[in-house]
Amino acid sequence: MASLAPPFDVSRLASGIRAGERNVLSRAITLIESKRADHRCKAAALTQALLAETGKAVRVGITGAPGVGKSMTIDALGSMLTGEDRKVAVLAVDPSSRRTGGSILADKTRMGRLGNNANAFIRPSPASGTLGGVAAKTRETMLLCEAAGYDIVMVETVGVGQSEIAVADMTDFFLVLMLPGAGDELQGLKKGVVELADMIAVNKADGDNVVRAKAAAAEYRAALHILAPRSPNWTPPVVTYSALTGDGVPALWQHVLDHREKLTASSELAARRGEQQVKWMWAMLEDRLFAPLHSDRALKAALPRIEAEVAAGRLAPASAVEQIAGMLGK
Ligand SMILES: Nc1nc2c(ncn2[C@@H]2O[C@H](COP(=O)(O)OP(=O)(O)O)[C@@H](O)[C@H]2O)c(=O)[nH]1
Ligand SMILES: [Mg+2]
Repeated sequence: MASLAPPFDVSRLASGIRAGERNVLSRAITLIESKRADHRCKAAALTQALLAETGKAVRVGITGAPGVGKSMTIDALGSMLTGEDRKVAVLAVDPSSRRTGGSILADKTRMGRLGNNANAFIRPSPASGTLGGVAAKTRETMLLCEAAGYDIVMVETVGVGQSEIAVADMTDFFLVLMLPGAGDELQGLKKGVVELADMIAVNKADGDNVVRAKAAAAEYRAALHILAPRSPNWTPPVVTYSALTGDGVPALWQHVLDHREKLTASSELAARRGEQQVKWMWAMLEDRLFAPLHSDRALKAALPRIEAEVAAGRLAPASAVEQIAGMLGK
């Protein structure tokens, strides 16, 4: 669309976002996602300009094995919340995604109700890149959504792997979804992911599955019992619900609100967000400092030789670092 094409005017973008204009929000996210150096400067100026208007949303991360019902759950929760006059933004972290690929389109169809809702804003994951890069863009997008007046931001993990931790690191509440009929293994999820859970919710507790869902929930309750809790102020509940019928969806959300109340009262929420901000700063700085390793042609050409010499014992690691650092400094 020609009218939405660059150049980007930071102050106009900022005022459009403050006014809640969706097309401006979309355009600003395009700026955020751009890899161009001049765009990166403008994007930083934009998030800085909007900083005072950010931070107000309830940030919820949602993870679980493919097919567990993340998208359908977001549709059910989002429809309920927009029905209460809340504004809901839905973002995703998927380092493997391609804009034209299937996962996002399939997701949109699972969010049929929310997709057509004027109070909902759904943005697919930034196109593929490093997990750190994709997560950073999603974080900045979240800030823009908050400035645009979205009260609730839900971030879905689409890819499997490290994206769960990245999403837990950018949200206030980390929701881990499970299927009925568990078995003793935690359905392929890494123990580290379950340790981050603020709640485990067993989906598809409908029809013949209700009993199996309850049994799975009991197992997860026992499993959680032996893990060290993430927070001194919160014991992660284990619930069953159905995104399909809506049974248990209001109760599920009530836990999110209870968690918020407890962590706000104890100042843990502010502390958690503060730590996340600092972590984010270091992650971005690391990306920035390492960028020449990928973009500097001379350096890129020299690295395999340096590595081979280190491996063969002809070059001391310390000398190699001196060489690389010298090239980086240029
Ligand atoms: N019976 C039942 N099926 C569900 C429920 N939630 C999702 N599904 C189905 O499970 C499949 C995967 O759902 P989806 O939301 O795309 O999962 P995602 O990959 O985790 O995002 C779809 O075919 C849904 O229709 C539920 O509560 N009950
Ligand atoms: Mg999905």
